[in-house]
Amino acid sequence: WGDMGHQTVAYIASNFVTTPTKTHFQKILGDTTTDYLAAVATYADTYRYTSAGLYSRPYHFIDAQDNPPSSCGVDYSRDCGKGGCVVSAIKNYTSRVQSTTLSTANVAQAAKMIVHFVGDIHQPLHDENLDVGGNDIDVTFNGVSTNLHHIWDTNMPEMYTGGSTISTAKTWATTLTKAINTGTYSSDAAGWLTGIDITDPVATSMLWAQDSNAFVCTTVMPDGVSVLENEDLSGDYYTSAMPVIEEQIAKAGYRLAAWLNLIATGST
Ligand code: DCM
Ligand code: DCM
Ligand code: DCM
Ligand code: ZN
Ligand code: ZN
Repeated sequence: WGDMGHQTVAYIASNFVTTPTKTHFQKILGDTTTDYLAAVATYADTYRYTSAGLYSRPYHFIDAQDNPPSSCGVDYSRDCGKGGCVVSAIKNYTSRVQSTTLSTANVAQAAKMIVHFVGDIHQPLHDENLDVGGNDIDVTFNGVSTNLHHIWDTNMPEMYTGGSTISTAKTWATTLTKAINTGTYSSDAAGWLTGIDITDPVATSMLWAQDSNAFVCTTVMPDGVSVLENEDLSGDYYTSAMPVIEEQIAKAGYRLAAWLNLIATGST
C-alpha cells in the first residue's frame, strides 16, 4: 500500500487494541499521542531505500509462484525467497519486539516493521510473483501512465477517499472501524481472527497471505493479464476492485490490533 493505506491500517488497529496494549506500544515507540502507530506506519518503506536497509527490500511481499487466474495459492517453502519475505519478516520482528536483550532502538524498529508488514501482506499483489507483483503490467488510471501494482497500492485508495494525507487516513479508518463494529463487516470480523496464533507467526501470516492471494484470481486479474495491459482501469475495473481494497484494509487493521494485543498481553 501507499503511505495513506498503511496509515489507515495503523489507525484502525489503534481503534481496536486494548488499553494495556496501547500503553505497551506507546512506551516502545516513545510516543504517547493517539497517532503512535500511524506515525511509524511508513517507516519500513523509507528504510528499504537506505543502504543500511537494503536487506529488508524482500520483506514487503511473498512471491507466490502460482498461475493466476486459473490457479492461485501460496507455499511458504516454495515462495519465501532466500533473502526472506513478508512472512519470515513478521516472524522475525514478532520475536525481536518481545526481546529483553535487544536495544530499545531495535525493539522500536521491530514494532514499526510489524505495523507496516501486516499492512503489506493484505495487498493481494504483495502475495503474487507474476510480473513482479504486477509492477510490470502497464496500465493507465484517469489517463495517467502507471502499473497494476501501483493502482492497487495508491491510485484506487486515493481516488476513493479523495485524499492522500494522514488526515485522509484517519477519516477512512473511522469509517472502516464503524463498518467493523456495526456495519458491513460486523458479522465477518470475528472470523478474520480464525487461526491466529502468537506461537506460530509463520502459520498465522500464511493464512493472511493465502486469503489475500486468492483475490489475485477472483478480482485483480479474473480474465488474465492481456485484457488489462495498456487499458485505463479507472472505470469498471476500479468499481470491482474497491470493495476488496476496503475489506483488505479493514482486515489488516483488525488483525494488526489482535497481533499487537497478543504480543503485549497474550490474548486478543
Ligand atoms: N521514521 C518514521 N517514518 C519514516 C521515516 C522515519 O517513523 N518514514 C522514524 C523512525 C525513527 C526515526 O524516524 O524513529 C528515524 O529512523 P531511522 O533513523 O531508522 O531512519
Ligand atoms: N535489524 C533488523 N532485523 C535484523 C537485523 C538487523 O531489523 N534481523 C536492524 C536493527 C538495526 C539495524 O538493522 O536497527 C542494524 O542492525 P545491527 O546493528 O544488528 O546490524
Ligand atoms: N513488490 C512486490 N513484489 C515484488 C517486488 C515489489 O509486491 N516481487 C512491491 C513493493 C512495492 C512495489 O511493489 O510496494 C514497488 O517495489 P519497488 O519499489 O521495489 O520496485
Ligand atoms: Zn506495493
Ligand atoms: Zn511496504
